[in-house]
Amino acid sequence: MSQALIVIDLQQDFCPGGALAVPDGDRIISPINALMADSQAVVFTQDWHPAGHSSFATSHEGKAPYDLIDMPYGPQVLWPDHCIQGQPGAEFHPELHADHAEMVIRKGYNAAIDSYSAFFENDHKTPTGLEGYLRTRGIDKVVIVGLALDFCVNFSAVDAAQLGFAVTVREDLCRAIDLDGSLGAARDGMRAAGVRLEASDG
Ligand code: VGL
Ligand code: ZN
Repeated sequence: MSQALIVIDLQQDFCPGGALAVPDGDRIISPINALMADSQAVVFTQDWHPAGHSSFATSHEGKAPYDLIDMPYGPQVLWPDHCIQGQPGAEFHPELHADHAEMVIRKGYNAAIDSYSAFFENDHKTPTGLEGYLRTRGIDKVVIVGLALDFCVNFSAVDAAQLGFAVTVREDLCRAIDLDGSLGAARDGMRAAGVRLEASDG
């Protein structure tokens, strides 16, 4: 089996001090650097929103971060402004060895729709192109690490499994936001989709 390591959204805004900081998000960077050194195909995702993106609470009158709204494609959590294109918060964390990435998938650049998954926007239809990239490289297994376990890692892992890839999520190399039980729901959903959840190597 040919395998890819997918590193999800290890950006400044998701690390301590950032606009949408995931607790201990920076603690996983050094072991991920070590894992990348041992992996062939390394793919990064980068959350990459235009200013005024529809997933930002500031784009909706009277709404606050973490409120839930209905969008044409389904329910959407509203977030603090984060990962705005070209701004420091959207950059990869400086300790991450970003030179290992052979492919960087940017997502969330359409103002009207959020994109948690590395494979599809949140309408579950509009592809990012990652599926084609992996298939044309002959990859049939993916290992997923990064931020946040209950949002972008979760959506990416479930989509990858549904597309027919063998999927492992290294939970020890992820951290969660955990909003209203989102972590438990994400674990259940990943398991139901056939994702293998691993706490460490092997
Ligand atoms: C993410 C919320 C909003 C993530 C991205 O990377 O999990 N979460 N944008
Ligand atoms: Zn985002």
